[in-house]
Amino acid sequence: KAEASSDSDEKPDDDDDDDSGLTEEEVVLAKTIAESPETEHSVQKAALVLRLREGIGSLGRILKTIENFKGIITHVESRPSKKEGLQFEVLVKIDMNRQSLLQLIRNLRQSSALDGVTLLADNSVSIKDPWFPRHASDLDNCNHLMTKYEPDLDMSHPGFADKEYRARRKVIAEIAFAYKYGDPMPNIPYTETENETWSRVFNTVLDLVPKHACIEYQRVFKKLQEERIFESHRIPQLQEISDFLKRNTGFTLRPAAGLLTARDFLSSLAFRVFQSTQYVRHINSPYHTPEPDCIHELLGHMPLLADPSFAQFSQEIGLASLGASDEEIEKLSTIYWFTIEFGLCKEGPEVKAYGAGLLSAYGELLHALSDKCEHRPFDPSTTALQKYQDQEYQPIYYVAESFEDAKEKFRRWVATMSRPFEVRYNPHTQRVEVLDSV
Ligand code: HBI
Ligand code: FE
Repeated sequence: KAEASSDSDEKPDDDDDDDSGLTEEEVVLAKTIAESPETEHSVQKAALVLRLREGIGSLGRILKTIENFKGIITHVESRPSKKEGLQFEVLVKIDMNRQSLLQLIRNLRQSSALDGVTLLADNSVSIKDPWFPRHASDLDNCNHLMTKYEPDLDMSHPGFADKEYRARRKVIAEIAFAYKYGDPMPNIPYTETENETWSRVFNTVLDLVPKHACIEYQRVFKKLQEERIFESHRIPQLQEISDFLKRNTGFTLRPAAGLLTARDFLSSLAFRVFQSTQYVRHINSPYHTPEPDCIHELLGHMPLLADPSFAQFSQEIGLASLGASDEEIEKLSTIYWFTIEFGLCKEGPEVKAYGAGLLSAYGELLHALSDKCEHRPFDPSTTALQKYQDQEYQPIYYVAESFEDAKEKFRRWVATMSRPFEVRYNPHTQRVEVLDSV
């Protein structure tokens, strides 16, 4: 049985205000996209006013983000701002498809370099009907990258000074961008160096797993070894892993070019699809990577996605994200962070790790299970509000009673979200069905 439906019935708080986090113009945009699928990919002219909080230097990154969303910049104009604390206002004219535009705006709103983004458009109608993927093939449009941690842009990235590494990353990223739903998973012939990097991490994981990983992880890990998918001397290909997951829980993979926006990343989970990077961290820093790489995804995430209970929990986080407001996406990301990435769970009297960020990184795993940090019981309503950072070890970890218990608590919390509709995944059609509840 591979079906997920949130079985909550009524929702108490339904004042029909604009809780979607969109301005009126964006609502219009979302509406035209929703109503006419053929406009979804058609190019439109848009103008954005960006309010830069930092100097004009941050504009480069922002323009790069626009290009990552496949926007063609036709005009840029800047002026010093009169408002205190804001340094510049920048008018950017862009040609891009409507759907990417909406996602771009959402992405820009998450940027700490910006104090705000305004879309200049004409008339306005108030209706909320945000675009989100309805079918697994719509994930072809959910591959927007965050510009954080790219080796080309980030001077502290271990690969920043290595031209050859950056070129390799580019090749692998292009392959991911070219991927379309239904294609076979691209095969990457990994180099000796890349396999060596994998091998080092794999061997540390082998040491730690028996003592510190939860039983579900250990079980699947063993199976992956028996099927010769997990071997110390070579990086497994996405296709083998995807086939393995499919046999076990119906999860499949898609190649991702890098760190995706939370919205895009979470939405794929709704379809039991995990967007996995395919490049390998730099050999000079085998035990730490500032961004997800395939070693993290494969060693950290894959085993548990083959566990039925965990797979269900993951999918439900994804389903909750569809059509959620930006604030809710932030909360869901936080829950994702403290469970799927850094979660701990009880096993009898002991505490074990199940988070992928712990199981693929030996230093933090030992830290998380030491007395140098705090353990709190997992509770979605408080966990969702916990601040976190990805630069240092976490000071706080959340402990789940079990995956089933985490899922039950999560379901109850999702029922308090503001979304005016329910979603249900139909595994036969790979389609998300939307049930209006108002
Ligand atoms: N993108 N490729 C990729 N892999 C991840 O693990 C990932 C991501 N984007 C966001 C993300 N994880 C999470 O940290 C949450 O924000 C959902
Ligand atoms: Fe991860």
